[in-house]
Amino acid sequence: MAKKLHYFDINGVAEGIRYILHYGKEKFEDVQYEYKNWPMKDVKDSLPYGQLPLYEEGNRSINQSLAIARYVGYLHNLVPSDPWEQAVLDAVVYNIYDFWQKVLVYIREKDLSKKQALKKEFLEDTVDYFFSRFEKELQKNKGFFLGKLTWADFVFVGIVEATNLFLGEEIERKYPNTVALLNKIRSLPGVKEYIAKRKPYRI
Ligand SMILES: N[C@@H](CCC(=O)N[C@@H](CS)C(=O)NCC(=O)O)C(=O)O
Repeated sequence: MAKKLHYFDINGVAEGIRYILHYGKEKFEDVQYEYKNWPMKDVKDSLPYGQLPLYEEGNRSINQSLAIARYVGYLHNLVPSDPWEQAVLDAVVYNIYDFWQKVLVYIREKDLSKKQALKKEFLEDTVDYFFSRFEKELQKNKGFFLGKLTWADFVFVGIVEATNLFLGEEIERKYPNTVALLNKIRSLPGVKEYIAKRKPYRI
């Protein structure tokens, strides 16, 4: 059954999914649309909610990056069977996406002076608000969000990298457990080889 992941030619909310697929040694087509040429009307009109990512398997497809990440994570033993643990991880990824919403506010701002002010506030307050909390969770869970490798760890690393791309920063610098998790995911079999071949992302 042909598998395809449609997204832009950047990391964004799809890199965590790409990492899971590569970790799982999945054969899939990584369909990438030029971010700078978006919207491509024919593609946008063909999408169920007009947005990317979209994941296809044969003749069925799903949108929503978290639903896709959770599904492909399930295929590769990255989703726990215990309902409480599943809920804990859902909370983790929603917390990560609450952080990402703040990044989106910065990305969408067109006024340059407002954008600068948003960046300052983001780097001085928002990052620490979220990452001091993420650090605590990683610290008490053996360096992961649930004591072992799960799909949420991949989502987290993808969002940190996407944030860095859009802000031109390395937001993880002051957070040792985050740095360690980034290194762990980037060194996983499958992911490591993918990163070595991947072209650098630019916006
Ligand atoms: N909640 C959705 C959000 C999807 C989304 O915002 N996609 C953006 C890129 S990250 C997009 O397609 N933007 C182009 C557009 O809206 O035309 C998800 O997580 O998949």
